Amino acid sequence: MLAVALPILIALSGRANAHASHHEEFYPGVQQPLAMMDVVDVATEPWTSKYGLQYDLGYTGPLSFSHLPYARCLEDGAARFDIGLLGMPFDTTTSYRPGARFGPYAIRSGSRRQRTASGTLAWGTSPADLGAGLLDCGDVPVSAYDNAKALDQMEAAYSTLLSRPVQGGTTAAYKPSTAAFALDGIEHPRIVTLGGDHTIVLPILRALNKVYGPVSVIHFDAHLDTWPSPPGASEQERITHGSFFAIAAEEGLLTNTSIHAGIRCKMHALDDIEHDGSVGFQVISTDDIDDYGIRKVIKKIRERIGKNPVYLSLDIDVVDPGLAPARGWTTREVKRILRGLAGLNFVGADIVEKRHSTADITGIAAADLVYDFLAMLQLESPPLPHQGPFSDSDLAH
Ligand SMILES: [Mn+2]
Repeated sequence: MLAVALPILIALSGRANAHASHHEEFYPGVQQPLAMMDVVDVATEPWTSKYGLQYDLGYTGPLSFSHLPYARCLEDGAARFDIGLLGMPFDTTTSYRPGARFGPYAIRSGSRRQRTASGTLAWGTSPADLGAGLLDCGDVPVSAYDNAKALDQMEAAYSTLLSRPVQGGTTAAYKPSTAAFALDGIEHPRIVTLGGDHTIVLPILRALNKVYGPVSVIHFDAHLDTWPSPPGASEQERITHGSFFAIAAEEGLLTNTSIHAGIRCKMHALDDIEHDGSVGFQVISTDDIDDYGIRKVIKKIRERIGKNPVYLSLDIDVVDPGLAPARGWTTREVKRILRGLAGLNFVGADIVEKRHSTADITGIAAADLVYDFLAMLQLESPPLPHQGPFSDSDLAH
């Protein structure tokens, strides 16, 4: 059974060519869709006249993050966005359990039930209401066989999107801030990257460095990821998901004002922390949230970063895997800290190290955190707590 050729309006010749090559690749021998003369007036047809748009339900439609529009931005010069989502399906510098190459797919799948136009009581708004043009830019087709090439591909892709003109919908707070920090003095889009193992941050920091110079990092993770390379490691072996921040510091990509949040790993030796400090990080441990509380955790991160341009990187293992046995932060705690960081001068963000999980729980949690990124990247300051039946005096401890 051959599908009826769909009438598709092809407005730009560049897009038409890209479309033609995809069509030949994926539908060999099937006749191309025809052009304008075949477009019918759907307004009079039974479906549209009665029910309107053919919208996607939570469990239907092609897979993009939260049903956002999807474009292969790397090849589509007409794509416009202020905040683009970009998948980096790379996991070949992983020391233990691989599989994070399926992260972008799993996070998009986990996002189907949520929409960026839907608000929450916690944010008091929705990412779509805040004005930035949001677009799912697809995935970087990363080599799974050559790590040096893969790192270069990720840097080239990130640089490409970072240099695209913005759509122009960002708020007054962010228009001047990303422009003020950019070496060329113009506003650049911000990219939310869906990993991928944590090494993807090295090519991202290399690309950011060309636009902004060195940046601070807020790093949510169970692990330091600043470990020095073992003796005898080859140049390529030195770059892993546990060492990439040390390499980034060697390359001058970091300011000396970064901070970890949620560290709970076992150290090779306790002087790992000294080395970590030399890479430019302070440490907030998992237990600090119990000893000092969420508000102090937020305050310390904000004090450390100040007005620096800052990149946020979140390893999903900062969240307790099912609350046992590893005693990490709950998703709710991470979400509260993210809300408290709104208004910092973010130049980009990622979520990494999402692997296979039972019943998709990690993908759903990661998608929920990405929704928070999209609001956090746009607001000038943290939202006030939901008040409901409570009064200000109820907030005092
Ligand atoms: Mn990590």
